[in-house]
Amino acid sequence: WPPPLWLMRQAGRYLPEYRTIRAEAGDFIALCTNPALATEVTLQPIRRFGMDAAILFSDILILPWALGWGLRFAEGEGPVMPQLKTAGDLETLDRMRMADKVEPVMETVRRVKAALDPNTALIGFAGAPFTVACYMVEGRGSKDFATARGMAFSQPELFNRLIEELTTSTIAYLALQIEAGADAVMLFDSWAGMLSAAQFRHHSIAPTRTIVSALRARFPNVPIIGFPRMAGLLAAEYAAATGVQGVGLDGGADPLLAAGLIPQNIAIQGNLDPLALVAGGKAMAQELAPILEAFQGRPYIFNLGHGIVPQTPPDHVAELVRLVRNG
Ligand code: 1CP
Repeated sequence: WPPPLWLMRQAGRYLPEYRTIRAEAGDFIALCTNPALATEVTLQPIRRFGMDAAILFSDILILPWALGWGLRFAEGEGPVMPQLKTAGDLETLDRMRMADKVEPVMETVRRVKAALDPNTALIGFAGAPFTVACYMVEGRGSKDFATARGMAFSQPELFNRLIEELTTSTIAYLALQIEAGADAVMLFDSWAGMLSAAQFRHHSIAPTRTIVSALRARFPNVPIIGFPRMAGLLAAEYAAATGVQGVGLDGGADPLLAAGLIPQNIAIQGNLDPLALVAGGKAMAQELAPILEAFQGRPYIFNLGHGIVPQTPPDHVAELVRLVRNG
């Protein structure tokens, strides 16, 4: 104690130095696949705030993009891609070319690793299969991903095959990141919380367990953090059943309850509401105290419950780092 600290989306639009590089790169995918610029934005928050870990600057949708699934980031409306509708669409995914297409991302991993102080960890990541499938079936972001969740019920064979395909590709993609120098990896299952308990076990826990066991066999010392966002009570089952070394909690999880339910040997990561960080001051300090108290005395990594939002004042991030470290 104090716990190690990093923040989801710690690189991003709330930083003026990020906006400068983003404008220089033009397109978001161009930024993710430009090792010099992606290395720079990965390091920006570390220089400014000294977090204990850097997270690779990339996106969960870079994997489907590397599998040949069309993707563009439309100005002001987020990711847009074709909608996966048939078994024929699945057949177009090109696993053989994936490694070549993500080579610039691996070069970023190598450069960041070489630039970081040895005491600062580098976290690689991927989207969990269900969350990536949500975007591929829906074709864009959504409030409820009704098309994707609907397909899981109405065309289970097709949806299962998509999840299997993404599970295999995610293992390969994360293995490349680890070989390039990632010290730990994180699986973002941002939309898993929308699933029923049975579907959550099938589409979130089971593929995550497959990914974790494959990576553990090859890289026994690389910790894996799973983030089943908004999983509620199922976060504890996810933590125990997937084999992850750490579990991320969203802002809605009660710290005390979670500390009681999640096995003591699994690290908890979280879970300050990013809007408390926007507010800063007393509101932030009040929200922070019970989180730190609940997780003291167990493996714990401080983080937010979800990503930093663009309107966050950078001064509040500095204040948060100070509060977590010095009380
Ligand atoms: O114009 C821009 O600057 C693009 C904004 C942006 C950024 C900064 C996007 C588009 N992605 C990212 C980076 C990013 N995405 C990181 C980098 C490392 C860091 O945390 O600092 C990471 C880990 C992600 C992961 C990600 N992308 C998730 C999982 C986490 C979460 O937020 O739940 C998801 C769901 C995405 C999809 C995505 N990419 C970008 C946007 C705007 C979205 C959300 C789309 C939507 O559903 O509306």
